[in-house]
Amino acid sequence: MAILPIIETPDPRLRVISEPVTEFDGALKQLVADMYETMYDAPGIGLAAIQVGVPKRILVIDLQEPDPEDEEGKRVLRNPRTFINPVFSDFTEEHSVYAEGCLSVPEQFADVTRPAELTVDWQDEDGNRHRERMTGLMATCIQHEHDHLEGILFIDHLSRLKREMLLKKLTKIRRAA
Ligand code: GNR
Ligand code: NI
Repeated sequence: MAILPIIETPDPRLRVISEPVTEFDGALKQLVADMYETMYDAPGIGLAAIQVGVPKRILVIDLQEPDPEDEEGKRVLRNPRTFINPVFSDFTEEHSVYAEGCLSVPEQFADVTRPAELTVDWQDEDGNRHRERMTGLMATCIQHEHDHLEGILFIDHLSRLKREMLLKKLTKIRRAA
């Protein structure tokens, strides 16, 4: 297991379109395990492989809030969900708005509008196929993660003015650090 470095904007690797996974082998399981370790350490509720520099269609998500009982703020209750080669369909007309953040755009948040519900087909790390209707925060998060597979960041969904303000703030906090 290893915590991997997370790539941040404007690294051009975040703009690469990720390739489908074809080999469901030990190396894939190792990468998925490292992605969870990296996501929990950050901490974040989702991570796409490209955020650790691997252009493959792999997402990990855990919407569980950190347990306040745990002094270190690490999650005790965990609900890890792995999505390989995810495909979306049957989006609702209804949209929802959520203040999104991204580990690749550190400490910046902005409202993003996305379809409220969708159906997701995916494979697990053994290559078995699954289908599920996603709603609520899971619907929002999996769409954010899937965008990473297409080289898209949440800031791309904002107006140019909002995006430029947010990137200016990011430059400022980086200069201060
Ligand atoms: O940790 C994360 N929080 C989050 C909040 C709202 C919508 C999406 C997310 S995903 C983000 C982690 C991340 O950057 N995943 O790609
Ligand atoms: Ni992200």
